[in-house]
Amino acid sequence: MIGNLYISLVMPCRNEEAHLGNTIKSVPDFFDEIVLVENRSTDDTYRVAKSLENRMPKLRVLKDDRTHGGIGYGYAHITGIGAATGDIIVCADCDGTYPIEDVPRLLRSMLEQGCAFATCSRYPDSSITLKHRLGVTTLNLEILVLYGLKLCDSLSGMWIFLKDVIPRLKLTEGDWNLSPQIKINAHKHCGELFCELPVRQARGRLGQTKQSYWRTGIRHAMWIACNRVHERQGLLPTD
Ligand SMILES: Nc1nc2c(ncn2[C@@H]2O[C@H](COP(=O)(O)OP(=O)(O)OP(=O)(O)O)[C@@H](O)[C@H]2O)c(=O)[nH]1
Ligand SMILES: [Mg+2]
Repeated sequence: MIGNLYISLVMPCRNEEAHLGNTIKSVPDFFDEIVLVENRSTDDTYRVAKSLENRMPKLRVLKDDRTHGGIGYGYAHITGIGAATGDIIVCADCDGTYPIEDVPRLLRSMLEQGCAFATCSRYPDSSITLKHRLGVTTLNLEILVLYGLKLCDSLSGMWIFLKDVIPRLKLTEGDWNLSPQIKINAHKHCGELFCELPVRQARGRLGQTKQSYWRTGIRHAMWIACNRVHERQGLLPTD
């Protein structure tokens, strides 16, 4: 709990067996619920997660084996967010990179600004590689030009929001494109209730990346443009 608010943590998870136990055990106590959504791991992740679930009442392990182009990151978030029961939902990778221990400060800042959805920006941060910075800056610019939305970190995988906001997010993307979609939709449908908050990248990634940076970057650029065209054509859901 933070104040009188019940806090859920949603984590997508694939092939993270080596560090999953430590990652879950180090989740701060103020999280009342951890919803871990596993998807087609080829290692022992699901078994490790289930055995942790037996010992930790606050952990719920779900399985969602849907993928789009082999990726289930977006489906995992859609399932996890739908299952979460908290007043506040925090989404973050389960690779240790996001500073989930800073949620009380971030939540306070979000609520003081009168916001209901915050995306957490890792930029500027000198520890982030030039390759990542160039990619994110290009996508930030594309989103600014096409949607009028100024972001520092269009690909952040950490968001904090009130449960009431969920119907407005209109999430559909099953792959990595859920990441730009959640920000673009939250901004579009929440307006003034949307904000971006700076965070520091907690630490380097634990375990192996699931990311193919160039492929994903190009797909993001195409999705962001196509989504705007669909919006102009009136093909996207409205409020
Ligand atoms: N459920 C599910 N989770 C996934 C899938 N792919 C990746 N993940 C998880 O989603 C999160 C993000 O994946 P990462 O490999 O960290 O990708 P990234 O954050 O873009 O890149 P790095 O942190 O630099 O490796 C991690 O918690 C992964 O375990 C998937 O297909 N399904
Ligand atoms: Mg990651």
